Amino acid sequence: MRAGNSPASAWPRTAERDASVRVEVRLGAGMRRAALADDIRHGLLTRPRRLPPKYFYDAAGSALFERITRLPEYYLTRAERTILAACGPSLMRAMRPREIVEIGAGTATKIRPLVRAARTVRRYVPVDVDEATTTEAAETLARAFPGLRVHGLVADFERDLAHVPPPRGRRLVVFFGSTIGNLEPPARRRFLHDVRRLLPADGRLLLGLDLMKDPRVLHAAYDDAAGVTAAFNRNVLRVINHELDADLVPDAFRHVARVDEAAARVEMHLVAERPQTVRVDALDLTVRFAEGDDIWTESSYKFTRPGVETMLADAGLGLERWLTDPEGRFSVVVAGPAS
Ligand code: AVJ
Repeated sequence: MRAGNSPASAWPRTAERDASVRVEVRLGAGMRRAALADDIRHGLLTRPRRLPPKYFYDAAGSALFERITRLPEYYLTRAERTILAACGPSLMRAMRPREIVEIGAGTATKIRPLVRAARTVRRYVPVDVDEATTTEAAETLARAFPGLRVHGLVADFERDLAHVPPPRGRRLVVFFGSTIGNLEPPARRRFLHDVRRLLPADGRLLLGLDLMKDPRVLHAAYDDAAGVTAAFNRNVLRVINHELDADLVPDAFRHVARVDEAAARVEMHLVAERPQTVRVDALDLTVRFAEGDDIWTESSYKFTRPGVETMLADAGLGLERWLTDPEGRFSVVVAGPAS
């Protein structure tokens, strides 16, 4: 029977979809807000002032990041896509995963060609902090791939990876976009140990990493001519205003990107353009800024092959494939449990 558009034929398809999609919430709105309140209080009181980059991504911040990925200076997304387009399908056919766990899945667009190429994937487990995005992505994937079970997990990947369901066959964990570069080295080490625990002996990790390169290229990628990255950076102040009833003035802060070659990272900062007093009502907190006072809003670590091998080995993982784009800007690595 052909699928028609009448309500009568739509009904069983809906039931089918309900049976194949499940979204488990481990990070409710209340918990997220409590964690955010703690993080922001600590971040504004500590020196240097620091805000965790995960709070960039409300709806406006996610839209700004989407625009960043299309900027001429921001090569990361295009370079990763080039690698996955060239090597993804053959990797998948060689790996034959039964299930894919995607950390930081977002709208789950990068995974679709890989699921299609593999032909073996029976379950997809997207993990993301945003419930609406995860539910929507889960339903879209289930609709696109009949027979695919989707078990969404709304969770913070730095805290909740133990809630990923046990594997039901050969598992592939994917983490794209060099998001791992936002973790400071100790947090990165903990994270990779948690990922290692998700992998059975035949499991594999597919990890996207931005590589160390000419500091001018790095700087431009984080301080684009159109000012989109500046708007993205300032957006974290709007998030604090909305979530914690604060009165930060985003335009009173200058966007600064800085490359620290020795630390192998690009930093983003917000620098107060003038003295100001800020109220954060939900924290019952008053914060004073002098002109030039700095808030460190993001580190984006850049990697080298030897560094990656060491970091993987530390977590009990071994490097199996090192794939790069033709210009050597970005790498997608395949790793597995070390023998
Ligand atoms: C999403 C973490 C990969 O660090 O390059 C883009 C975020 N920050 N421009 C990155 C970001 C500034 C991005 N990641």
